Amino acid sequence: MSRLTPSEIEPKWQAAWERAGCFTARHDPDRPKYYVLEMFPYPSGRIHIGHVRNYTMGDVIARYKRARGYAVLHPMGWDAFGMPAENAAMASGGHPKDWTYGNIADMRDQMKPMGFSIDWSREFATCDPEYYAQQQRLFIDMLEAGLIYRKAAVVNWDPVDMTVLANEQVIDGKGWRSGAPVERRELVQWFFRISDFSEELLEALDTLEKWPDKVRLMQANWIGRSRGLRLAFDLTAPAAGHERIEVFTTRPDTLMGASFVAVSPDHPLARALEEGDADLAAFSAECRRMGTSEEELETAEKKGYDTGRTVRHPLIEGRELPVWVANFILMDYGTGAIFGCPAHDQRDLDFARKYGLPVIDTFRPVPFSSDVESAEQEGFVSPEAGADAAFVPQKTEKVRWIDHFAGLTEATGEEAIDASIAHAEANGWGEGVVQFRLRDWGISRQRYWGCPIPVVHCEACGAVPENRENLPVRLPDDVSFDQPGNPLDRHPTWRDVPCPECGRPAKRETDTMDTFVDSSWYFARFTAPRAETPTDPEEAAYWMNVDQYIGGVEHAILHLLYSRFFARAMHITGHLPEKCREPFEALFTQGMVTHAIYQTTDDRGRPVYHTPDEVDVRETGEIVVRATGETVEVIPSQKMSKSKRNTVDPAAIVAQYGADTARWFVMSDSPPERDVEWTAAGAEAAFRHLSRVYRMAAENDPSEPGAEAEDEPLRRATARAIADVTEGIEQFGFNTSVARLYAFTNTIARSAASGAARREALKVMAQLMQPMTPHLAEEMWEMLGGEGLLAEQPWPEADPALLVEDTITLPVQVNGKKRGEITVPKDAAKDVIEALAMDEPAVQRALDGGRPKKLIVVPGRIVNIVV
Ligand code: ANZ
Ligand code: ZN
Repeated sequence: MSRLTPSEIEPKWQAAWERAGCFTARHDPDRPKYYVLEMFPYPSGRIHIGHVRNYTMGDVIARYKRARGYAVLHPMGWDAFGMPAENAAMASGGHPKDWTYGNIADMRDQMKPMGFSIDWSREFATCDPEYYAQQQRLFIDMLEAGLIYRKAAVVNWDPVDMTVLANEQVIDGKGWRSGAPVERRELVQWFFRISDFSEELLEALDTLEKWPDKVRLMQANWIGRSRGLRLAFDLTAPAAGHERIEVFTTRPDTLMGASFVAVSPDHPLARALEEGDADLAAFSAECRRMGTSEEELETAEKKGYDTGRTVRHPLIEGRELPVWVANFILMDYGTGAIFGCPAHDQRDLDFARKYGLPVIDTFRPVPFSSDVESAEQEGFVSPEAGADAAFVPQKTEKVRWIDHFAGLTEATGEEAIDASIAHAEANGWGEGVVQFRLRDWGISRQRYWGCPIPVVHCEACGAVPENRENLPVRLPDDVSFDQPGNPLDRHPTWRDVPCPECGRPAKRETDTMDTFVDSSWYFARFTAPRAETPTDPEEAAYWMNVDQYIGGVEHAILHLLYSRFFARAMHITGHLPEKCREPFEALFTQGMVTHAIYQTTDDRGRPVYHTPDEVDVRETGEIVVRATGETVEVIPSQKMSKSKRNTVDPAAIVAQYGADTARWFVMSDSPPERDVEWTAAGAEAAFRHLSRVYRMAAENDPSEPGAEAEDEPLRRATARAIADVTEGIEQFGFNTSVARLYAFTNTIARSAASGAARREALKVMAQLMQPMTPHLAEEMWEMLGGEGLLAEQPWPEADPALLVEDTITLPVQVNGKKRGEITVPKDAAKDVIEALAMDEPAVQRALDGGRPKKLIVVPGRIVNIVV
């Protein structure tokens, strides 16, 4: 056989690995362990080429570490709860469970032919009752540890689908499915106390040295630490039982420019005033119809309602400020109330201009005077003097203060904030505070296809956790999706259970958990997936932490933050050791696989997209629709999407070229953190290369005599290849490893070494290719007479003696300009180097017949000639 036939060799080697149990993770206290994990997939039904790239990266590392002698854990599972299964059930009448498990089976069937070195014995889906039973146990432990509580919270309610919508399911104020205007409703829901960990989650980011900086920054911004001041404004007359309004500000230094106070429509004062003010009630109702997301509040038009009430400025005798209710104040940040300083905040300025409120400068740029008229004469128009833009300098910039209460004249914003807080604390009118943006995590979902919250509501005892021996609280199978709403709510019997505490008739919680809960601890479960407790302490202690986590940057915030919180919660509840507070030692976020889009337009000018299989490339390079011959416009390299029809199906590639080609292609060309463009020509070239390597191994004849003297350079090249490919893998530079392997192939092909020496080089080639193209490598290993399975062989070592270069290249400069290069033996004498330098044609030309005034040899570095 001298043709590479993936359809024969790939299944053969997969079966051999399975028979030998090569990839079963074995807890071995005598060996170091390595846990490599790719973010587990949602079972949509198809694996896409992005999955292939993601899992190939993990597989390269897993295979490499195994060869390096580590006990490797490389598991796979399914993030299997969630809306799409329920939507599919609503659309086609099936059951979410059948849909999900059917998809899992399909995806497993597509994944196995890729030859990933996964320990399939540890596989689970988060919708398996064995998994969610342990999640319910964790919930109860966390509840008892005080990490979970219940409170009323505002949600987006779809009155037609009778369901709560996530913020991203509200589009222009309407439900994404029903199109009905969304209402805001208060529901009592379960919350995880993640905000208690804000400071720690923020500070520990500094210890995550093997995480991308951008991910750490995104997390830091999400946690959002703000230092500021809390102070109160006294109402000039009590209003609906309120005497003062507490506000939170990060700019207490702008207090002298305060011109109004504004509260959220959900602030207790606003709520109280609504009673006697129908217009205010109408205004607030309108505000509540908006979505609850911060983005929406930020982009919506700023609107306010003047309550007619006033407060006293705490520092300026006689200054009274109006109290407004404004749609852009969030109730759950700070105190739900602010003072506005229009001169130094754009949002406040827009608001002040819209409603005719005063604008009062508190500082100007340093070159300008501190009163309006002189500053204007000097050329600075401040907001107070009518400018449209608020004056908002960097906090580190020095500005000129107008009457700062702490006596500052010129100071930076930072200094002024410090001085303001100190002044407030010394004089008792306010208190320095640190505020975090991170909110507690609301996990209640009014859905069927999720992990049931293991709680029973009893009229006498309240919300009571289910008894642990009754876990799991199983999802009932007999549900239907022909009516809107949560089928658990209308199930005839599932809800009705005795109270676990008093035994009287009670009702189960019908909400299920946010699916982010499922993915916040699956990595710990993989260490003991069949344990009767959430984890097995010994297994967790051995396998944790995840040494290398790989996934999409789209999970950089929520999934990783929730997992970091869960690892802490699991430590507190005794399910993970202390060292697991940060469960992911190293994180890598890979780029996407992109593809060109092929577009034509129909007779009404609308775009029509064509799949890569529907087009042909002409000799001229022109790309046409095969069926019609019409020329297509090629939109280069875009994220793959079904609607643009620029996806490629891994199954089709495997059928055409085999898994190794797909794996090789997605590892080549681009650094793994960048996007890589899939092209048919590239796939073809990858296959041709692998076929060539295969032939070289198949045709090797070790008895073939070579020139013995020629063996040495090939041995050196082999040592270099080992060193470089290894470094590429260690540094996450898989593309450079692939490039080195291309070069090494050429070196072997051109070498005049003996058949036996070539065989040794080819065996190393097989070893080095094994992480990327394991089937081909295994086949080569066998053809070349390697012992046992390659998947079980140690990684090759480069002989250090062969890595030492015995020649060096020196630059030659004439009058400080580089004119040439000479390659000399490493230990060449000075006069030899001088002579070689003088012989260089470029040097001769530069000398132009002249004699050098000076010739300086810096050994091992450079030759300098002065004329
Ligand atoms: C007065 C002021 C003057 C402010 C100025 C800013 C600039 P960060 O940095 O995100 O923490 N704020 C406070 N609570 C709010 C709420 N519940 N909803 C909307 N806005 C709120 O933001 C803190 C600043 O955002 C605070 O500082 C407050 O406005 C506003 F020249 O107070 B500032
Ligand atoms: Zn009870």
